[in-house]
Amino acid sequence: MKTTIILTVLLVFLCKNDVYGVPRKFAQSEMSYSADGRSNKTYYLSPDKGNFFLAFLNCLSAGMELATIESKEESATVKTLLLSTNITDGWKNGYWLSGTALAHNETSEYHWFSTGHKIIYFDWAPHQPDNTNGIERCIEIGLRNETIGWNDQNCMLSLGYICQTRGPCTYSGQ
Ligand SMILES: [Ca+2]
Repeated sequence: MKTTIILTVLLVFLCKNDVYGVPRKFAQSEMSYSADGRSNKTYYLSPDKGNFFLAFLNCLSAGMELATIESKEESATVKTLLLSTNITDGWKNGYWLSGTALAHNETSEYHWFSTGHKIIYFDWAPHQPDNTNGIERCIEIGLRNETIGWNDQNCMLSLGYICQTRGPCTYSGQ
């Protein structure tokens, strides 16, 4: 009995102190955000930058996931969020989404890395995707020539990123 109590207390202590990993420490309150009522998602702009993989890890570590945009309505929500932050023109000022063609390099078939779903809704900017130099395999969203849209970008480039939370009853559209 005594041993059981000690073990229980120890487990509670361990779980509360995240000894199994070090979570990314950013408070959601320091991130601009916008809720999409239809899909029950909330999008958060990160306060820092990183390559596609760091963005993926940081969102996951913070209890969220790197963003997906699966409809025209979600795209409008994210665009409103970006415009509220006075986003600067230029692809190097963009934000990572979780879309990538890395798994299907030959066919350039895009999937959302956060969900595994094949992408069926796209919101490419004019003249994109262009896979410049054959190394642009990840999707960013950014402002270019006064239009917000998607661009295929070098996954190793350091960009801002957008995390999302999902409601408990999310319909993915698949
Ligand atoms: Ca491109």
